[in-house]
Amino acid sequence: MRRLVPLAMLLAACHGKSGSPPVPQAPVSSASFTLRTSDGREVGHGSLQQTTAGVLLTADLTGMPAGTHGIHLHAVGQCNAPDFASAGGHFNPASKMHGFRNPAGHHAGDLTNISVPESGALRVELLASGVRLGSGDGTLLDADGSAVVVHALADDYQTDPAGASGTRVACGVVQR
Ligand SMILES: [Cu+2]
Repeated sequence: MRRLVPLAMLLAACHGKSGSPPVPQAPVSSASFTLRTSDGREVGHGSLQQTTAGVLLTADLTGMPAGTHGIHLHAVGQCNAPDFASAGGHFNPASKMHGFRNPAGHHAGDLTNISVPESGALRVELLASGVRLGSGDGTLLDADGSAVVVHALADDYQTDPAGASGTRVACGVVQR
């Protein structure tokens, strides 16, 4: 019977009126981005959509260098040419290390590689299960924004901080 006392208190707390006002802002459910190379050439555009499983990234790429490339969500919404260092490191609110194969990983902004054919054109659909749009903790739309960055080389899914994926060849600021 002793256990019932704290349980009763808990139930009473749950049924108490919160009195908190309704959230004034509708949740953001989608965003977009345009990918540009260091010389300003547009090489793709895409969208981010909130789903029940995370954020779905969809993009149409054109004129991209053929081959396998790492692609990630980076922590800052700034794409200053030519090196796009302004986009910061990978989006990583949980302070993990990089890579799906890293025992201490992975970054929330890590994504699987894309393989661009000789034509340079590719439809991309990737799921970022550890991020979200909207407000509050862990959102891509935080104070300093975020960016989609494509690297020159494949991500090895292990090497910190960016999977040995080389220079940043294209960048797009995530825009609501
Ligand atoms: Cu990256």
